[in-house]
Amino acid sequence: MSYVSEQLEALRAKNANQPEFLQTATEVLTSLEPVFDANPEYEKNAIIERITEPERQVIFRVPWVDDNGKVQVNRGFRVQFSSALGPYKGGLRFDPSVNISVIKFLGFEQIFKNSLTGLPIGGGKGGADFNPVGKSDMEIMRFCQSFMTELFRHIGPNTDVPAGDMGVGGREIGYMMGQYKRIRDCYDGTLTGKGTANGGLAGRAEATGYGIVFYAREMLKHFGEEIKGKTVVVSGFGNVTWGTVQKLDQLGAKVITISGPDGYILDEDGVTGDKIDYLLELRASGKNICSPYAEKYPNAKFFKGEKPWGVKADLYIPCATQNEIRIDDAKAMVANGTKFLCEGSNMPTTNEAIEYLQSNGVVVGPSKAANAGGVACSCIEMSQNAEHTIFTEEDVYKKLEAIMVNIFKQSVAACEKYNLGDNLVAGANIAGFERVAQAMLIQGIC
Ligand code: 2IT
Repeated sequence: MSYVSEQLEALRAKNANQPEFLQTATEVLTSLEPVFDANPEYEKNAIIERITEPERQVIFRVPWVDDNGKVQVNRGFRVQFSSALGPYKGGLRFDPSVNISVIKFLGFEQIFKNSLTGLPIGGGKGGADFNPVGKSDMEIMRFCQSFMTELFRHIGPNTDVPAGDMGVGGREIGYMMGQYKRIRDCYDGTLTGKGTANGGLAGRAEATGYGIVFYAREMLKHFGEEIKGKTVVVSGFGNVTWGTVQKLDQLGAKVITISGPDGYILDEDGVTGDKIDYLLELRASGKNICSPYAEKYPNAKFFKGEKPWGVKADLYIPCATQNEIRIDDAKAMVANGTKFLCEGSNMPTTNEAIEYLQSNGVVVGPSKAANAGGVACSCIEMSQNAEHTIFTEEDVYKKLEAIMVNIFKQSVAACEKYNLGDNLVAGANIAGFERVAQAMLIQGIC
C-alpha cells in the first residue's frame, strides 16, 4: 500500500464523522502521490501525519442575549492548522452549517492556498454555527463581542490573524476588532478585512473576486483563448461574487447568472453597470437577491430554488459555497460543451464532479489557487498595519495581479515537473504543498 493510501485509511478511521475534511484530504493527498514517490524523505519525516493534524483546535461557548432578552448560545471554533510558513491566517465563517469538519476542511485548504501566494502566512480557519440572517445590527454586535471575548486569547499579529468568510464582512470584523482592542489595549492589526477607516486595506473587499478573474484570464490565455467576449455563469451573491462580476464586466466578459438562497437569475443582457450596484444594495439589505432583481429588470428570468449549472456558458465560476457542483451539474456542463470551470468558492466541486469534468476535457482551475487573492491581500493588509502606513488601491491591485499570475505559473510548472498535463488541480496542490513541506523539514519534528 502506498504512503498516501495508508495515511488516507488512517485519516478515515480517525475522522469518520468529518466528511468535508476527508473530502479535501483525499483530493489533496491523492494528487500528491508523485511527490511522495519522488521524495522519500517526506514519508520518513511523517509529513502527511503531521500536516493533516491541526497544531491546535479551540472550540468554545459563545453566549449572547437577543433583542427579546433571551439568552442564546452558539459554538465557536478556531482551528490553527499549520504555522510552518507564518502566523495562522484564514477567515471566520458564521453560518448554521459550521461544524468542526467544515472548519477543518477550510483550514486544511488554507495551508496550501496561503503557500501558493508566496507570502509568509500559515493556515487556519474559524467561525461559529451562528446564523446572521435576520439578526439586528445590535444582535450581530453582541454576538461578535462575545465571540471575541474568548477568541482574543488565541490570536495576535504574529500568532494568528483571522479575517472574514461567509457571514463575516467589514461590519463583523469591525465589531470584533473593537472588542479585541478593548480587551488587549492594543491596535495591532490582528484582524484583516477591516474597513479602510479602521486600518483596512483599500480594495480588500474586491480582492478575492478580482483575483479569481485574473486567474481565469491566465488559464484561458494558457489555452489560447481570451476572457473578453466570453459568456460566464456565476453563482452566489456575496463579496466574492460581486468582485468577480465587476472584474469580468471590466474585462469585457458577459455574466449571465447570479444566485442566492432563493434560486438563480438568468439575465441574457448581462449583469453589468448599475445592475452590479443594485446587487450590492440587495446584499446589504440582508434579504433575498434574485426575485427583487428579476422584478427590477424584467428581461431577467428568475428560477426559484434552482442552481445555474444547466445554463450554457463558456466559463463557469461558482462563488457560493462548498459542494455546490455535483456530478449531475458536471454532466450538464459537459453536455453544454464548456471547456472551463474556475472555482471561486472554497471546494465548490465534489471530487467525483472534478474527475468527470477533467476526464471530459474541461479544464478546472482550483479554488486554492483561484481565490488566493483574498488572503494575499489580507497579508498585504498585515504589512500595511505593521508598517503603520496606508497603501493605495493602485498599489494593491498591482501586487494582487502579479501574485495571481505567479500562482498560475507555479501551478503550470508543477504540472510540467510531474507530467500532469492540464491537471491544474494537482499542479496547485503540489506547488502549494512543496513550499510547506520544505519549511517543515527545515524546522525539525514539530
Ligand atoms: O477562504 C479564504 O481564503 C478567506 N476567507 C480569506 C482568508 C483571509 O485571511 O483573508
